[in-house]
Amino acid sequence: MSDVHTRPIPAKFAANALIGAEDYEKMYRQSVQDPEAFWAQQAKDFLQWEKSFTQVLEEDMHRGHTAWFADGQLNVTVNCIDRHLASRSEQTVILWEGDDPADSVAITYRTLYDNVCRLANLLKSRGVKKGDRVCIYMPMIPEAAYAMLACARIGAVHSVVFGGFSPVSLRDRILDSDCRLVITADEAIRGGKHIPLKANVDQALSECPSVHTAIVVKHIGAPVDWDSKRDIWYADAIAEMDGDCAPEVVSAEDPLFILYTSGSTGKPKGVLHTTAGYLLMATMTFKYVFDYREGEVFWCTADVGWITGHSYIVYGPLAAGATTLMFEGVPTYPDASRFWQVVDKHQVNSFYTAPTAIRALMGAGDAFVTSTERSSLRLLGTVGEPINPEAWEWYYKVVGDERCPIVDTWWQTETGAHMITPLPGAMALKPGSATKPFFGVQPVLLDGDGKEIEGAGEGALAIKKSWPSMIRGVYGDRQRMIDTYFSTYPGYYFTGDGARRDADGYYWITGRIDDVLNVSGHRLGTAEIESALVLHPDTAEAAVVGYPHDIKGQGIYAFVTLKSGREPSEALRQALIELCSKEIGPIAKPDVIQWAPGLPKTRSGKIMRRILRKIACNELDNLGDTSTLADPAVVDDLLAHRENR
Ligand code: 6R9
Repeated sequence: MSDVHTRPIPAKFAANALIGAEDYEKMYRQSVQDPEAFWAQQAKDFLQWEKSFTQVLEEDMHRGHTAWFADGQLNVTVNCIDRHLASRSEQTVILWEGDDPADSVAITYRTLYDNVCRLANLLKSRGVKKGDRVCIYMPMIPEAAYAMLACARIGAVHSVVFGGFSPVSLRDRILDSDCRLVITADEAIRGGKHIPLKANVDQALSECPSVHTAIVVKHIGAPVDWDSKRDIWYADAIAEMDGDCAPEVVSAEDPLFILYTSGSTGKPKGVLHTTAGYLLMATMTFKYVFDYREGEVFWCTADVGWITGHSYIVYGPLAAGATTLMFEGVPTYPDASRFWQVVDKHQVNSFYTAPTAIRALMGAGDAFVTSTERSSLRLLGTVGEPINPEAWEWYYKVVGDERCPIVDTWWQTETGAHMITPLPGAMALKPGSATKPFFGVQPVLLDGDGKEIEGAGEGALAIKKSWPSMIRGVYGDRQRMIDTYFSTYPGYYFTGDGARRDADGYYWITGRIDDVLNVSGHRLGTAEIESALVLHPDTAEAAVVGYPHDIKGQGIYAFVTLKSGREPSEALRQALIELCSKEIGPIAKPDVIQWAPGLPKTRSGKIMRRILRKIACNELDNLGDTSTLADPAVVDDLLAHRENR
C-alpha cells in the first residue's frame, strides 16, 4: 500500500479539545488498568441515577457474560429528556429535514417530552408493560424517535425494523421477538419514491396473530386499508392522552432494545442491549468522538433502523443534550448536492456518514459540493465499512476544505458504540485507519492459533475485556450468542473483522474475515484490492470476491462500477490490473474484471458479497435471498454480463 499522508491534529482542535493527546493517554491507561474505578466515575458523571450502583462489573468472557452497574436503577428518558428540561426546554432537540427540501421542522425538548409521554401512555393503555417487546417500522420522522423513547419511558423493549425491509423480513422479526404491538406510518418517501409501510405491515401481520395493535402515523396522507379492531391513528389517539407519564425506573441491566443484524450464517440475530452500559457509552462516545459542544448541530445520516441511528441520532445526542438532525431523504435527491445544501440550511457542525455515500457523491463530481458553502462544518465522520484513502482524501479536501478532522469510527451493532476511533483533538489521522481504541476497549489481534500478536502485525480482531455497551444476548438464543462471538477464540469477543496494527499502534480494519481471500497461499483483503481499484480516476466503486482457481486456490474477481460518462475498454481493464499490482503486489492482480453498472447493496448501503461470490463462482441456481437488496434489478444485469474465468 502506498504511504498515506498523515494529518496532524489541527491546531484549533489541539488547543480546545475536550480530550487532548495527553488526556487520551492518561485516561486510556486508567481505563484499562482499573476499569471498575474508571467506569464507575464515568457512569456518575454522564448518567442520572434514580438509585446509585454499588457493584460495577461482573464478567465471564468465556460465557459471554457481562453486567455493569447491576444494582443501579435509572430511566433512559429521564437522561435523554427530563434532566434537560430545566435548562433547555426551548432548545431544538430534533431538526427534521424532509425528503422534499421545502419540508423541515424543529422540535424542542419540551415538545419531545410531551409527545413521548403521550405515546407512552397510549402504549400503556394498550396493555404494554415493562419488558414487553414493541416493533417500530417507521420512516425517518420524529415520531420514530418518539416511539423508541416512549418504549424506554415505560421499560418496554423496542425492536426497530428498518423501513426498507420487506413484509417477510418484518414478519420474521416480529415473530422472533414476539412483539404484540407495531408502530408504523401510512407511507415513507425517499428520493420521491413512496414505500407502503402500512401495506407491508398488513401483509406481515396476516401471519402474526399475536399482534393486537398497530399504531399508524399519518405521514403522507396516503389511502390505507384499515382493521378497526387492530389499527389506531397515532394523532387521534395521543390527543386523548395525558402529557405526563411517570418514568418506569428500571435496573441497569434491564433490556433497552433488540436490533436485528445479519451474520455470516443463519437468519438475522436479535442483538440485545441493556440500559445503563449502553446509554453510558453512546453518550460518552458521542461527546468525545464528535467533540460535541453545547449548541452545535449534529447530523448522522444513518437510518434509525440501524445501530448507528440508535446510538448517534437518538440516544447519544439526546443524553448529551444536543441538537440532532434527522433526514428523511437520500443523498442524491433532488440532486447530488443535497447533503451540502442541508448542511448550509441548518448550519450543521458535525456530519457523520458512510463511505459508500462518499464514494457515490465523489463519482457525481466536485461541482455539487463546491457550489455550497459548508462553512459551519467543524468535523466529519465515517462509519460502516473501511474507507479507502482516495475517498478519505476527497471527503477531507473537497467536503471539509482541509479544515475538518475525519473520525473514522469502527464499531458494530454488537458493540453498541464506537470502539476504535479517533478522538479529534487527541490523535493525528491516517486516511483509512480507525486509529486507536476508545477508553476501556482492549482490542487484540489474534493469529491462526488464537494467540495474541504483539506490536505491529495483522490478525483477527477480538476484544479482550468486556465494555459497558457489549452485546448482552441474541434474543431467545443465548447459546447462539456464545457460539457466534465467544467460542472462536475462548475468552475473547470475536468481531468477525480482520485488522492490522501499525508501528504507531494504529488499527486498520481490513474487512470481514469471511471476505479475506487466499491467493496462492497469500492472504489478501478484498478491501485492499478495492481500495486500489478505486484509485483509478475512472472508477466509482469496486467489489472484489474470491472464486475457486485451479492453480492459485482462489482467484480474484472484481466488479467495477465506472463513474458516469466513463466507458469500459480493454485498456482500462489493463490499467486497473496494473494499479492493483502497483499498489499491493503482482499477487493482487484481478483475474477477472466485470464491468458493473451497479453493485448489489443492502438498503443500508453494504455491498452484498454473498451474491457477488455466487456470480463469480458460477453458482447461479441459488443466489439466495435477494429480498433485502436496495435494487434487485442490479443482479440481473450482473448475471447477463458475466465474464469468462
Ligand atoms: C456501526 C456498524 C459492523 C461491521 C463491522 C465492520 C464494518 C463498521 C467500520 C467498519 C471498517 C469502519 N465497519 N465501521 N469497517 N471501518 N469504520 O456499521 O455496525 O452494521 O453492525 O456493521 O461494519 O466490518 O464488523 P454494523
